[in-house]
Amino acid sequence: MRIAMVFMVIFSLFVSVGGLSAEYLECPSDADLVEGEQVCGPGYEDTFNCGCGCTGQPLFLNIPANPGQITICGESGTFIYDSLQYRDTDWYQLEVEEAGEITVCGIAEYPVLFLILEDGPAGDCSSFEILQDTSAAAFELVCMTQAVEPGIYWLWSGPSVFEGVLCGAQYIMTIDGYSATLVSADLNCLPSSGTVPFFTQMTVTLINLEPTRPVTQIAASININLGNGSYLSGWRQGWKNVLQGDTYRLQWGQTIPLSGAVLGTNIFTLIAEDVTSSPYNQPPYPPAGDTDTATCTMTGIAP
Ligand SMILES: [Ca+2]
Ligand SMILES: [Ca+2]
Repeated sequence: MRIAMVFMVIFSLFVSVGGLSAEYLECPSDADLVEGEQVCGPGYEDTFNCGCGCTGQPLFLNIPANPGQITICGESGTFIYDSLQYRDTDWYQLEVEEAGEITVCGIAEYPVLFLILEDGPAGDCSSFEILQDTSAAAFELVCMTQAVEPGIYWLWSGPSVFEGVLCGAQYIMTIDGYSATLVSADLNCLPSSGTVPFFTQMTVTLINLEPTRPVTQIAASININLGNGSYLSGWRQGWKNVLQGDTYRLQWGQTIPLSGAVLGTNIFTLIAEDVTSSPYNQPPYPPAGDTDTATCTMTGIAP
């Protein structure tokens, strides 16, 4: 989070024109998402990311999960509609797959309000809950950390005031902790017990769940906690390029030897790690580093 704050400070720049100074925000060139809503103005009707404030069907901008930090740049402002003062509100949707903590930081060129909302059981705008809200003065960085469970969450961004914010004013948000399952691992041993020596079939399964990369490189290694209490690290190791949405399966026959070391409970632990290299670990793709583990337990019985 400290890194996010340092970057935020850099985004805020001063410009001096004709002796007058003004501070403004600059969207970082490697931002993950640039909002893309049209600049508001008199009579503006938001049919872009008005969320639960839409007059018709709710509209959200979906944020793809990412194990690293996600940076979003957007614009807002206040305007007159039907002789009343309105503000441009922006709603983003997060589809959380893993329980954890999400940290949202934000800064704007105007007095701003950020909300974290949770979708209700109805799955629409009829039952959402505001989990956190924080407002800030112009150019003040604020952060919120929220525990999340798998489900739908919304981030809301807009001016905290209804007038005086020039349309096209910038804000920047970062999200940390919104990670997705990119690789999935499974390990099977059949049969899972026998009188030594015996023969078992082991199956390693690696699945590439990352939805945008053409290929994900997955490294796998198996460690063993042997029945006699000793530990064997990196018993088997390797890596594989797995295409988008594909499953890689490796199966082999394994002899469990006539040895005192394997009597009792042996636990085989498979560790799979996304080790995808450039360019598929660079934006717009997520960084590498996601891991998954799986175990199989095998019991050796003395003859
Ligand atoms: Ca907007
Ligand atoms: Ca909007």
